[in-house]
Amino acid sequence: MKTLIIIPTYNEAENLPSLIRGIFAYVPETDVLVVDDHSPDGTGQLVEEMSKLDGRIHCIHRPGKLGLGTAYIAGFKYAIAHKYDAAFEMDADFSHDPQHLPAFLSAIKDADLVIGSRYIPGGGTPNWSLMRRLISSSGNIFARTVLRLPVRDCTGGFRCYRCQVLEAIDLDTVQSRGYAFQVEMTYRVLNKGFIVVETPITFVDRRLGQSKMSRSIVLEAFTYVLSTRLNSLLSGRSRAKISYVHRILPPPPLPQRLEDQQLSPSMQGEVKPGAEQEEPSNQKKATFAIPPRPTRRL
Ligand SMILES: Nc1nc2c(ncn2[C@@H]2O[C@H](COP(=O)(O)OP(=O)(O)OP(=O)(O)O)[C@@H](O)[C@H]2O)c(=O)[nH]1
Ligand SMILES: [Mg+2]
Repeated sequence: MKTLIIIPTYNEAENLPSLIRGIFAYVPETDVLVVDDHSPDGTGQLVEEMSKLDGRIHCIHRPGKLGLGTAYIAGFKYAIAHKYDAAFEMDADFSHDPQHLPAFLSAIKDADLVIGSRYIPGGGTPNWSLMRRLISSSGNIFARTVLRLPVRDCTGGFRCYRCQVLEAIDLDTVQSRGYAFQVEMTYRVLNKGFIVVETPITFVDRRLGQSKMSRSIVLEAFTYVLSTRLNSLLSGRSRAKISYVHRILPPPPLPQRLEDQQLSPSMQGEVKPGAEQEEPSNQKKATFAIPPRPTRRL
């Protein structure tokens, strides 16, 4: 299966090299597409340099911060245009652990969308504060109840879609940008009758860099859920007519955890984020070593 991992980035130069190294250590047969929004910390230039050293790394550069949802839409269109079979959504900040990737690849063989779920047995958010847990889980319960969705984690952004699913959805009409984007995509995929499965993931706080979360993103999700439900009531669409195809997978065996120093340094490079720009004082030199591509794809 030809697979693309889409990573939207805004100021992730500190995280990206080690994340990509981690991805290729666990799933060397995949490609990576970074969708960068002209990050002031030079993430875009960093990816350019990395792509010159490894043909599996690709990049889309956008002129300014245009939001997570549109970054994914751009990535999905790239995946369709380049004839990938499956496309991942993945954050750059290590909240989405590359160790889970093999389980997604195995699950997508019998599914149309695999969602990494924090709210099924084996999943979790171990280092979150009580307050953050409350906000996230109540947001999920709200979306699930109002939209009558079977999915336990409909705001989760660690996912793998079959590209046929993405082709079946009119991507140009997807409106949401933040957490609502994940809810909207889940709703659309289920309503088209595709098979959605959840696999447990452990979601940890970002390692480095700053959050781009804002109050408006939460408000957008709230408004999307209410307006979608209202529209479905007004259009007379009843739950009885919909039979969603959804499964929850048991915790899979995880591959052995590889620490940074265990990743094989078959390919070395040293890149300075934002080399051609005036560098902010907190910029660090990023080094990376990327495991090799296997001789043949899955
Ligand atoms: N291209 C692009 N990427 C973005 C944008 N906003 C956020 N991102 C990226 O989307 C991913 C998720 O953003 P985060 O800031 O981690 O959001 P979050 O996970 O809800 O918040 P934290 O818990 O604080 O990490 C990261 O890889 C960001 O760099 C954007 O406007 N454009
Ligand atoms: Mg994050």
